[in-house]
Amino acid sequence: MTPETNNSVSRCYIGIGSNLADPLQQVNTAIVELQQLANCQWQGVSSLYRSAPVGPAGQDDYINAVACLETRLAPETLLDALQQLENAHQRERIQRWGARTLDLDILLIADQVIDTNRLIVPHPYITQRNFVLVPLLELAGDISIGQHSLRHLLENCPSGGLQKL
Ligand code: A4P
Ligand code: MG
Repeated sequence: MTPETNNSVSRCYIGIGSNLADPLQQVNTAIVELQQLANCQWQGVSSLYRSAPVGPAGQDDYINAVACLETRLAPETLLDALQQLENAHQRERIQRWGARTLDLDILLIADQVIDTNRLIVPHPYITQRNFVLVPLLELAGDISIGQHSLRHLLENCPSGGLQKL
């Protein structure tokens, strides 16, 4: 064990998104790379979805999916590992919510609540995005976020613009 790893494992859900430079291939490559993350055990991935962009106008549609891992990594070490993968996909941070080759968001880590300068968990927009909640429901139909079941959150989330591939 090091300061970057824990003795216990935590189940975490990672949101995967891309709308630049062959998004389908970016997402499929990211899925393979996530399976190889050190100190993590791959649990599975949802279907892939095409989704209408949320954010600045003029972007292409996104490809989205959610993956599940069991991890021994400390939360910010997991974030480091995910940001390394984003960088390996030539991710450029030009505009908030702007087009990107690869976005890897930590959606949930077990039932932990984290609020630091670098990391907010559960992800702050999780409840407003059907392109996150719908794939998450495939993997974890019976979980709750805060006080609410996933199914309840989905009923109250803006719908539309989502196509299962
Ligand atoms: N950060 C804080 N909490 C987290 C977390 N839980 N997971 C910090 C990952 N990162 C987290 O992120 C900015 C900073 O957020 C990071 O340095 C990290 O320390 P970023 O990826 O550089 O920038 P961003 O993604 O533009 O900002 P943000 O606010 O994370 O945006 P989102 O929520 O990731 O939204 N439309 C569709 N259809 N599909 C999408 O996937 N994605 C976005 C990005 C916008 N519109 C979309 C989609
Ligand atoms: Mg992000």
